[in-house]
Amino acid sequence: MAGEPQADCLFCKIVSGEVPATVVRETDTTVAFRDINPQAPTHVLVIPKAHYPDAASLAAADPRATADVLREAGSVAAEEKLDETGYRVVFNTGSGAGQTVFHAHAHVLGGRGLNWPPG
Ligand code: DGP
Repeated sequence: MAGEPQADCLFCKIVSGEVPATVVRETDTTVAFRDINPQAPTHVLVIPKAHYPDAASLAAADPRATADVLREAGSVAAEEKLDETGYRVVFNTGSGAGQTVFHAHAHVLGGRGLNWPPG
């Protein structure tokens, strides 16, 4: 069923605690944890606890959880003191755009200059 945990999903296993992660924030609907391969001094992933393969399917099915993910991204940025220098929130969508884990997630990146357009 849509949103249910998937046995073969890495991020569902982080939600359940089966796979450890450095969690920085947690709410009823979201978990935020440090990326294992950081691309910036701050690189945190914010995920919905419910399983959807990407941000678009999350938004279509659960607008509230989508808003929760975005609010939590802002809270991470504030806690990491990124809101003065600026930061980026990225949803890679599809393998051609670099998505490797097919459980919706926002990357929160900051702590260094960020080029535009991204690569
Ligand atoms: P993406 O490429 O947009 O699907 O981002 C997936 C991110 O997940 C990537 O930046 C690396 C991160 N990642 C992959 N495996 C793990 C893990 O086991 N733990 C943590 N904390 N992050 C992971």
